[in-house]
Amino acid sequence: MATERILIIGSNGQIGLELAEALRKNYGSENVICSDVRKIENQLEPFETLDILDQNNLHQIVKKYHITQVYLLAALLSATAEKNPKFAWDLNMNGLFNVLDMAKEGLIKKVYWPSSIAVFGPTTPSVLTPQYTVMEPNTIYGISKQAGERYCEYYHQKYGVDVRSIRYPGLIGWKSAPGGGTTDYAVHIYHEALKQQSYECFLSAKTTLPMMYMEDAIRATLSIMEAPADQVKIRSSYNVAGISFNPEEIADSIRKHIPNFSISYKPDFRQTIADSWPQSINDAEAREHWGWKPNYDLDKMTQVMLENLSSPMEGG
Ligand code: NAD
Ligand code: AKB
Repeated sequence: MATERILIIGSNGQIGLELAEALRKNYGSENVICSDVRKIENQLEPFETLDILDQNNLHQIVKKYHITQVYLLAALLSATAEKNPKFAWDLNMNGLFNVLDMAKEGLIKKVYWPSSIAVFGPTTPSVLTPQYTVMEPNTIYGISKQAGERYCEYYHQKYGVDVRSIRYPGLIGWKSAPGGGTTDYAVHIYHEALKQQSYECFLSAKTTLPMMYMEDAIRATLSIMEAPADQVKIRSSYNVAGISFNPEEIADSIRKHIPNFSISYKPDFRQTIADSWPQSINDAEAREHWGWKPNYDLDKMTQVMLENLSSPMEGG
């Protein structure tokens, strides 16, 4: 089998840090090139500083390392995007075009680009939202993800680009910090529970959203990328489900370990975003086509989050 040479764009974010670790295990550290607009402490190497909007630099890096696969993670997430909608559109769309166009020219063999449950909107059926349904997103983030999905499918059908995608729910992990989304509360709550046994939530008590433990998300990502091409029948993006819960329920789960934990609610602009998204996802197609199945439920995730965040190495 020819060696894969992988470029992660946006490698220093919440997903990138964990994905890089997993890809390095599977493909060898020297074959996984990390890149981001910002360098971090203990930066994984090889690393290249790259602004995804700089097409020339992207070309140079792809050539320099003989890249075969690109994981494009650089984007503005839902909450940050609402504060700067023009830039969010520019980054989320033109970043994707720069990568898809290189694949179209045959310079990259395979592309991974994540979509989100944000592609759904207030008119979408919100319980067990199916793969194919009404999609009228009303956030700039969701609009860019939906347009991105359409472009992925178009590049696949029209130019044969091997692009694969998952509509991630809100992702929760202990190894990295979330980067400006509406679901970020479900990571912050564990940190605050350990630090001060209380948390003020920016969503209301009953706001149920689809979520997923990061280990499941990384496994889903590697599964779809490693699946034979004919099993990846959907080239826009796949629904994948993990866990659905609301702030009250995650607080109850935390109380099984920290009985005096208290939560209060002060909804802000992110409440409107959350209210436009589904409560739960039907992922029948991902299960059938490439064998997707989540491993973590809420209590299992809470246990792992609290154990790891309270270890002296992590420091909560
Ligand atoms: P993040 O914000 O944590 O990380 C994004 C990374 O991209 C950051 O390290 C940032 O420095 C980098 N970046 C920003 N602008 C860049 C540019 N111009 N060029 C290169 N790098 C740049 O985001 P994340 O949570 O890791 O999300 C990654 C992808 O997954 C995004 O497309 C996001 O929409 C999608 N997604 C994430 C979640 C989630 O819950 N984390 C859910 C659904 C979809
Ligand atoms: C966000 O809240 O913006 C992300 C997402 C669900 O896409 N976590």
